[in-house]
Amino acid sequence: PKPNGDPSAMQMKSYACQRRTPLKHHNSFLTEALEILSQNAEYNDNEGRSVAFRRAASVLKALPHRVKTIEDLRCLPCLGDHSQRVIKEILEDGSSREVESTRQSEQFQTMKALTGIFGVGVRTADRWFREGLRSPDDLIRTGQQLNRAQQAGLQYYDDLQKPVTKAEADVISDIVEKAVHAVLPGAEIQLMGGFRRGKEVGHDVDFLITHPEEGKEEGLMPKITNWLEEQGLLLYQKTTRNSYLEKMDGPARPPNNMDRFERCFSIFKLQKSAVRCKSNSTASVEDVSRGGENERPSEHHSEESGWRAVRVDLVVSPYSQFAFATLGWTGSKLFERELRRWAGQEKHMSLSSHALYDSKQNLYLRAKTEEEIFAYLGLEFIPPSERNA
Ligand code: DGT
Ligand code: MG
Repeated sequence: PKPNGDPSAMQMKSYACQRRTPLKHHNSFLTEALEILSQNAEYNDNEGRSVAFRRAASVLKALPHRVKTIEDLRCLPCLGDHSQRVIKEILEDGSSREVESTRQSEQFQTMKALTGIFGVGVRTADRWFREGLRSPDDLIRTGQQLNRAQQAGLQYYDDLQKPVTKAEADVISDIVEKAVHAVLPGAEIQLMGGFRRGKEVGHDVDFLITHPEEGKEEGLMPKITNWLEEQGLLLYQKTTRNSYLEKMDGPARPPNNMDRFERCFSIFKLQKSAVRCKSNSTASVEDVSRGGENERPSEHHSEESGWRAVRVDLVVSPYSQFAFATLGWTGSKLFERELRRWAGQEKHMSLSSHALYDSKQNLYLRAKTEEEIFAYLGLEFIPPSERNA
């Protein structure tokens, strides 16, 4: 029974993974505000608060209409007092004082600028802020000690601030495919992250790579990066084990082949001519890898050169884990988080990008497709384009 007695009222489910969230929705004037507060809470190391605002925003993204009055919020889950106050103020006054003063604050702007540097997390940015640094230029000016990732982050700062377009992602897909097939024929490559959810731009391009013959994918990442490096296509790369798993995934012991699950954080050198060619017909990788030997060691300005820097993440997964990896790397981040929360709290299961563990039956549940995983979890299948929670 609906609390307002209106049988036609849509019932909003409380976990984001139970809902369809399209990319374009009707309430960005509210969700952008709530996401500022979420972001700010993250900058202040308050994860609980950050997630609360993000969940509130996400509920509004799933609404089939624009919120016009505070009554429209009745019966909606995940809207705490604070979020409701902010929404009410925006509905009545057009903006929220708290949101606007946060947006303008020196701390928020500095944290945004500094965490916007590839390789810089909240902790480091906060330390620099407290030391009086305010911008990427301040880091250079004061000669801060930087690791290799951060150096690359500064060097390509302007490029990496610019959104990556779908056309650029498609050209990079062709390059990655060519690289992977050169070193391992038969391997499969899938575009992940925001682009798989239908976004037209992104902050990076994410790929998942596997091979139908289990074990063939072992040792694949260094071969791919060597090939790319030989072609002069990489400006930066670092391959790591996936530490995300250990941090985020509760009690399930990952399968013992988890240490084969590698991730490469990289920065690609993308020829602009290749993107233009691609929009006309198809670019060959020869077009793509040529040129640009004379970049300067300091900051790169892509207006003056024929190429730009693009962040690319590569992940290699064993075939047996591919469905879990696919689900885990499609996002959105909140959708992923809610899937894991649903699994744990509602199903006594533990979901990761590697496996699904059933604590009641004490066993790992095998899956070949995302659909099977949703079914194990007792959830209606949500296609990638509606996981924009
Ligand atoms: P973007 O790139 O800003 O347009 O948006 P997304 O959604 O592509 O976000 P991104 O690239 O940070 O991450 C892609 C998805 O992969 C994200 O939705 C959740 C997942 N993901 C990110 N980092 C990790 C990780 O370290 N481990 C696992 N298992 N998944 C991750
Ligand atoms: Mg991405």
